Amino acid sequence: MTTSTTSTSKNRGLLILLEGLDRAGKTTQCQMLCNSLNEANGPGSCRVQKVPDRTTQIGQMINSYLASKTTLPDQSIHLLFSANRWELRQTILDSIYSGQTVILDRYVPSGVAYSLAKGVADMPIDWCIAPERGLPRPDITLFLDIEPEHANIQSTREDFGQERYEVSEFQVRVRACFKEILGDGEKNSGVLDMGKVITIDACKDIKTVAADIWQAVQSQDVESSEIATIT
Ligand code: NYM
Ligand code: MG
Repeated sequence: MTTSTTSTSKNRGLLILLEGLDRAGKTTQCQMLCNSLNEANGPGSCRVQKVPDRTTQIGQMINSYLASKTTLPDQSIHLLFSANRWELRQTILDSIYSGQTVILDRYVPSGVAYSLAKGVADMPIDWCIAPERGLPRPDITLFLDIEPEHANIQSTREDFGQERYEVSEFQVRVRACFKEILGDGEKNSGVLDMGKVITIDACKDIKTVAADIWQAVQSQDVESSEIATIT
């Protein structure tokens, strides 16, 4: 392990994103990566930010919607998810510029993919991306790819299926949308410019996936002292 992964030569932290379907193992892997980085670079040098952040007022509206306690037009919930990211923007930037690495558990690609998968006629991809423009762009995006059927078999989560979107047929469409917007591993090959995107085979066992993620993060070179923005 080297110490090069939590701060650049310009002394800022990294913004690392883990994306994927429900039950791809994102939350576990975010925690494992964070623990490894904190071990390598010192306690507190890294933190995980869950997106959506359900603790804010907007986050609570999102939570009620996901729990089917409220109904909202597809456009409204889409914009609430985006507004929730805008609420987080300043604290993310503050962390990064103070030298702390932030690992995001979901972010803009989830926002676009889940809305796009609904197939709403007046919500084309440009419309879905528009409110995200100007948000900080991760230095590296790791897409934890899993077959939705595999997620069913592997999962030990008994709470799956309780929330909106947690339905296999919908997850199949979300996966196709993720691939359309992120591309298939090549830089900028997707519709959404997320910078460097690496697909990780998340069907492997937890430790192997963690090792693959660690290797991908190690090979990440930050080119700029300024964090990029989503365009
Ligand atoms: N989700 C998540 C969206 O539909 N749009 C978004 O912008 C984000 C960040 O909410 N099924 C969906 C994906 C999940 C759900 O995420 C909540 P999680 O990681 O299960 O708390
Ligand atoms: Mg979920």
